[in-house]
Amino acid sequence: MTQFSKIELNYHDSKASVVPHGAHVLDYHPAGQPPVLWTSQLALFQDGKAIRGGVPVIWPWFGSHPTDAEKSSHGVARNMAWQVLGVTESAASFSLLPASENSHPLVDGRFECQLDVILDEALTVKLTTKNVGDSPFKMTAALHSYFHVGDATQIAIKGLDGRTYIDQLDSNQRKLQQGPIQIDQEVDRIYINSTDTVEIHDPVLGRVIEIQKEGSLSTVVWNPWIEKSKRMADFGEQEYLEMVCVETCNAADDQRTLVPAEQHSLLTRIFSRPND
Ligand code: TA6
Repeated sequence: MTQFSKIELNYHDSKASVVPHGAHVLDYHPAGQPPVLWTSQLALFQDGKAIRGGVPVIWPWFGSHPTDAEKSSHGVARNMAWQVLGVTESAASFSLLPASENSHPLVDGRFECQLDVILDEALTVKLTTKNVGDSPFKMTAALHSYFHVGDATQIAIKGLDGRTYIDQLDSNQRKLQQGPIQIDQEVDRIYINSTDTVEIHDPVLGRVIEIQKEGSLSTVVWNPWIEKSKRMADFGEQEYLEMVCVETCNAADDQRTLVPAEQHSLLTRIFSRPND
């Protein structure tokens, strides 16, 4: 098995697949539904590179590195080959490091980092970090899910009404969400103090994608729209219309500090149902 060998998961007539590279969930296809996750036609499958789509594992920093701008955006985990811990018909588990190791040159501290993928009536992705060092371990993280939609300009993203968000496109101003989120321009927002389940209402595909979460107080909503799409080599110019990211995070104010021996799990549970 190589780091890009697909591990296929099955549960009744639902399917999903994940690769050891980045412990990256590539797709999720519930029974009788169009694919729920989206991957770019231009996605790269190269050692050391992130795959554009599916569920990238962002760890142990979200966005730019907190102190070293030279370090790559969104951490190290999504670019690395993970170890396969176990695979069953409907689940797979991965470890970022071999059992004999607990450190990485770009990460401060000693840690264990595991990703579990479980397929049943939904798709659950759980990222667990354990501090195995003797000093506090600080991290931000995200399960950076890319969702497939029929037309991004026609969806309504519900569940965050009344929440405060950090607008990453307007000097990180803190603003109040009023009503459903609609996509008619680039959107890049970190919603804070939210344990909410988010729903993507998609009239074109006639369904609602529900994103539940545990261990997270922040949710990112992102669509690159036209100009940012053109600046990404692994993103087709028109692909912004068929996707939206709703990311289950520990980001911004939701940074986590683990004391020695403490562990934390960030979990997203994705479920798709026909339109209400
Ligand atoms: O989660 C939203 C975001 O931080 C956006 O600002 C955009 O940069 C996106 O992640 C993708 O980042 P990437 O490093 O994968 O190109």
